[in-house]
Amino acid sequence: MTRGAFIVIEGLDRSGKSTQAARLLERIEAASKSVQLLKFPDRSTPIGQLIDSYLRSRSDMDDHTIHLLFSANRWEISSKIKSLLESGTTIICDRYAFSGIAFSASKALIEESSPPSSSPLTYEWCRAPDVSLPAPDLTLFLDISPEQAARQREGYGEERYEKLEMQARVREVFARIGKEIGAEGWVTIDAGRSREEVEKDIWEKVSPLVEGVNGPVNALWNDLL
Ligand code: Z5A
Ligand code: MG
Repeated sequence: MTRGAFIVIEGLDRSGKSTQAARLLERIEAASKSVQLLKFPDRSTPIGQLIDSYLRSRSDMDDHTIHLLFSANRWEISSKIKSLLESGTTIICDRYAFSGIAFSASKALIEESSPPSSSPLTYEWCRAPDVSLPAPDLTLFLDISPEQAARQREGYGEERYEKLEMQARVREVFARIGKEIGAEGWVTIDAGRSREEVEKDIWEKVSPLVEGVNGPVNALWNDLL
């Protein structure tokens, strides 16, 4: 039995994730396949509204608390993800659990405002709440240097984490995650090129999955349980 493919687009801020997610959606729809675009954080839910207020610096929160809210925001949509995939719908997801780890694990080392904590957000601590979420079949990591993103992309620097030092650290944590996931499930795309060049590379990787995937929806990092 085939099911829909779970495709995640990750990357640094302003690397073009939402642009490419929208183009991919159009392509899959044009092929007359059932497809749905999701985005995390999903700012439309009550949890998402707390996250939105935090990201716009309208409220402050303990680092652990906001990390767990980002994860809860995925869990509240996880059964919908699973049932869509099982019903044969392809899912394109703009950011997922990998952003959760990359941003939280980085900020503990960067934020000057936080006093040294007796319970720092380690990589393992950050990963734990997302263990067992539906696992992507493919993650496309849009890679761009933070300097290029800041120079060339509109809107950079408007939200809390969009600072060069933070973004450089985030990029390192993403590299670690990619290495651990392995080449089969994690593909790095050079996002510093034109929209069309990036789109072409993405389609090359995604098109074989659009016909469907065999086997059950996997659980993320279940080997850690
Ligand atoms: N976060 C977290 O901490 N923990 C979590 O668990 C999750 C997220 C899920 C908000 O995310 C923050 O939440 C984020 C991580 C943290 N950190 N920050 N800040 P968000 O996804 O809501 O952020 P966003 O507002 O959508 O921005 P973005 O995702 O960083 O942007 P993007 O989607 O990668 O880029 P874009 O909107 O497609 O493009 C940006 C601009 O560049 C736009 O003007 C485009 O027209 C232009 N663009 C796009 N592609 C190109 C190319 N190829 N060439 C030239 N110009 C281009
Ligand atoms: Mg975006």
